[in-house]
Amino acid sequence: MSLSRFAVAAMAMSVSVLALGAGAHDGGHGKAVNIGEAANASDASRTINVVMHDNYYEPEAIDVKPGETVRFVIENKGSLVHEFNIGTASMHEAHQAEMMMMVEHGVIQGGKLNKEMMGMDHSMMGMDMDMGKGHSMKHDDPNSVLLEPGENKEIIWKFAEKGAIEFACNVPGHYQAGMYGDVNFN
Ligand SMILES: [Cu+2]
Repeated sequence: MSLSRFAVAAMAMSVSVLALGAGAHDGGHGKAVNIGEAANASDASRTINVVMHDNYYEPEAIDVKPGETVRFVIENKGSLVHEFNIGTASMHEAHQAEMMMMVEHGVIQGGKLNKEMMGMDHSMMGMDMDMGKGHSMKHDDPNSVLLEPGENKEIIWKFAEKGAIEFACNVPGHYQAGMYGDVNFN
């Protein structure tokens, strides 16, 4: 391959990687929604307490202002493992497939998490599936917490502009049972 042909091939590759990245957060359907970003506790204007039950949230919906930074304190009062995840419906759908694999591999076991397994790189576990978009069994995305019964954790989240965003639990079957709620921008 001549040098110039190599350069063209390399450029084509980097372009396709960029295109993949752009579509990653809306599942490839339509326009990407900006869900916001992790922020510092000192930037939070208020705290919202979220309690997770089997299989619903309290409160059932959340009101925020565009651009607001909120400190979420999430507590699992259910008897099962539950997740609090901020994203679009298509992001949740994609994450449900990953959570299904976490169940199939014994990382999520009803009311328990195999934290030893969550700390491992999934490539070391002999898995040949594509966890996709940089996710792994670690479940360490900044927009999500996964809690055992009795656990609590915080997420400090800066919301972007208005967008169709939900908080949801993507443990298999929970979203389908109604464990999600709207983020309303007012
Ligand atoms: Cu759940």
